[in-house]
Amino acid sequence: MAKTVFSLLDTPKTLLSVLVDPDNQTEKSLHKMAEEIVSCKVDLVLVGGSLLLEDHFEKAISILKKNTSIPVVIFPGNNYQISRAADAILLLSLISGRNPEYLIGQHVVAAPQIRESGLEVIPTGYMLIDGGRISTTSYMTQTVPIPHDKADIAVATAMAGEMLGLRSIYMEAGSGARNSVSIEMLKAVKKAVSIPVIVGGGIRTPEQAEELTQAGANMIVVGNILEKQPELLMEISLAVHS
Ligand code: 1GP
Repeated sequence: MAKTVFSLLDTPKTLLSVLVDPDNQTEKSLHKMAEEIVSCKVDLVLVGGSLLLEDHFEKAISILKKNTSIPVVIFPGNNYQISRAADAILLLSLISGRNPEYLIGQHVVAAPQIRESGLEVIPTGYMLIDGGRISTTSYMTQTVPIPHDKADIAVATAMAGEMLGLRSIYMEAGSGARNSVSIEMLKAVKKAVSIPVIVGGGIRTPEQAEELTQAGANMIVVGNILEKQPELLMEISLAVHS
């Protein structure tokens, strides 16, 4: 049997993932992106977005699947981002927020379709952390992020997620964050839970990627870099993998 995506995530080795927002891409740019992803030895691709203005979702997944051999995982912005062409879905429950719609509501609507798709489901506690500006996620979900310097709140939230049976934690500073998740907070969360911890938002230098790797992140996610400074992706990949 092929390895599950979860088993790739659940190892001491840090993975590098890129987040592709289908709305920002054309067919041509997706092909180019697939080349970068392969040449920079990216381990996994996340696909999803907050809006999806155009019907690019299915096409983006199929282009990335055809042109790379790495897992393509759905990072859903809402309950209609489901495709059987992907390998897995991070089923995100926004455990840092108190908006029932993003804790369980959208999941109830999507569950039958997810089951039908046969996708591998990775139940994930999504924790929004203040990244120094109002993030799209915070606005769209109408939730308040965990303050940047409150590691104890992040720890208790991650613990509760693990106790509820979630299988991974995603610490999100928000796309384009001024400050990525702090090393102190990541270390504290890693110490408190034994499930994999994913970190994303505002990571734009190899130094940041290296520090987060050393602090124990199981996966580092970059989005903007791939779109705006793809030349940095190779350095970030080296920082994560070496
Ligand atoms: C994925 O939101 C991130 O978790 C992507 O953030 O675009 O800032 O890399 P950036």
